[in-house]
Amino acid sequence: MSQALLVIDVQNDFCPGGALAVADGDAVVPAVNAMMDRFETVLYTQDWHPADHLSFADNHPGAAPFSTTDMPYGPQVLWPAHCVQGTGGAAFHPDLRLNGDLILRKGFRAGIDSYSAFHENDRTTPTGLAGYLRERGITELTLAGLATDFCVAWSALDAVQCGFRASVALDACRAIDLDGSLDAALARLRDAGVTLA
Ligand code: VGL
Ligand code: ZN
Repeated sequence: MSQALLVIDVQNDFCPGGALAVADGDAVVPAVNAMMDRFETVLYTQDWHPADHLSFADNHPGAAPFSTTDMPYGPQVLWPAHCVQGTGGAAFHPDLRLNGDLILRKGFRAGIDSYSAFHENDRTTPTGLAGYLRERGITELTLAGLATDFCVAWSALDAVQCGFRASVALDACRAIDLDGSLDAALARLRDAGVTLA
């Protein structure tokens, strides 16, 4: 059994002052940094959207940020433009320790969002992470980062679905909490057998 730490989207746009700031989002940085030494393998995700990404409210004339639209693959929240490829907002928080093994970019196809590190939001397009972990002999993941109720939760649920054991380090996560999304996500995580630590 081998364990890895999966650090989700600790990027400037999700921290105070960023385009899609999560309240207290930068508080995860020291918490995540302190966890790294306990893991032989550390992996990161980086939300990485083209400017014409269809998860951005700006790309749906008349749509308000934080409203929901129907995409071919199902409902999709429309976000303020964030984590645009190559911008400072898409960069990792400057204090995040970046000494890990892999940076997995996601959400780079204009027509499809990707909250999860494993599958895009159509629930079928794989990112390749499951295969990477299996080839590395990793069976157990601890997740931390931003945001608890979106990218962390979707990644943890998919991890279990893909046959990995998953634990979410809640102290090292912060939530967007849109219309009760945090409570809903925590309930789904518990039901799926994700450990909440
Ligand atoms: C995220 C909304 C849009 C996240 C990413 O990292 O949780 N949330 N893109
Ligand atoms: Zn995004």
